Amino acid sequence: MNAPTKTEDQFHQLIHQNHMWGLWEIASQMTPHPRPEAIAHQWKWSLLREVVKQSATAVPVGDERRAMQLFNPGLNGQWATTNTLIAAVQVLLPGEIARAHRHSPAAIRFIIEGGGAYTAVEGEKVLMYPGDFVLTPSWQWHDHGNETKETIVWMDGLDVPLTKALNAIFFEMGKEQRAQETKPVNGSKALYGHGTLAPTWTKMRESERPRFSPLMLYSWEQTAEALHGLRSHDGSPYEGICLEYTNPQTGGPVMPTMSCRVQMIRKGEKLKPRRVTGSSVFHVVQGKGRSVIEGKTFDWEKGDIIALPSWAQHAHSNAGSEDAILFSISDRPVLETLGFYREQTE
Ligand code: GTQ
Ligand code: FE2
Repeated sequence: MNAPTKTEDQFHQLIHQNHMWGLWEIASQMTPHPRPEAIAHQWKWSLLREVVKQSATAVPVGDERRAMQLFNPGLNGQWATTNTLIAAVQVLLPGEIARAHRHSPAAIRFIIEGGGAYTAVEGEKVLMYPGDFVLTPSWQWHDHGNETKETIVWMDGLDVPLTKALNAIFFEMGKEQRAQETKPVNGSKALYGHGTLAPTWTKMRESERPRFSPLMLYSWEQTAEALHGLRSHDGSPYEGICLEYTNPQTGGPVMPTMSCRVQMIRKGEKLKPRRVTGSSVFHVVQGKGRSVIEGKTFDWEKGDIIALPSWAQHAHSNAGSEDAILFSISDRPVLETLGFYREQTE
């Protein structure tokens, strides 16, 4: 290009000073494909375990939870594990209570270790054991309590960065430490946890139904049985035996902003590479394996947490002698709803 003329320079000054930019100056932001600032990153359990251990004495559960938020190294200190999702590791010691509150971001829990503590969701105590998957949908009151003798550790997943980007964060602290118990313990599982058998007397018109699953607890027992029952199937060449946790009333994702999945990558299985729009966070439930993400190798084992940005090419494999199981959350329902979902294979 020729050197800018004086009038051209003056023109740029004029528009910049008045909060305008020429499209010709910023057009490189219209990239041929997504170029996330978030990077693929792994938090190893060997590290998380040490952090969990030290957190018990280093910090109390005050008005805020003892939850270590996993910040993506590419996102400059933002409260975000990917552009849309935050993952955290939360620790609750025997006798502790994490005060009731509610917020517009939706949350999920996946229990890592310790059992019998509860999350009370909108008046229903949900008992948590390893491998259980628990919902705290948008704007539902929730407190956590540990009346057992063992420490409980779980992974949190929330759509906080997405909610922030939409300027839709609301938060309210409970007046009481614990919300009123108004429903039977594990009541949503009794009502909605039987797959194809649904109660007729609680059935709502579609227009009155909440946007989230009525089932708050997806037990590990059922998850493991489903995975193992399908072990001899071909499964997906990209995901192996991969199951989505669904809303029993719709068959859709558990919440409008997050899809949650569990997948078995069988011993000796080598899955094919793929990219998809939307970001995810993976947690290793069982076994060992390897993910190659944009050419970088991540060897993982039980307890690890891995951030996968949008459009990053990824391939999972398991060269070990034990089946591996991954739990994951993603923002896929948002991309699908808005018409932005795409995938690309070799
Ligand atoms: O347990 O309610 O990791 O509100 C972040 C925000 C956990 C929770 C987090 C939360 C919670
Ligand atoms: Fe919360």
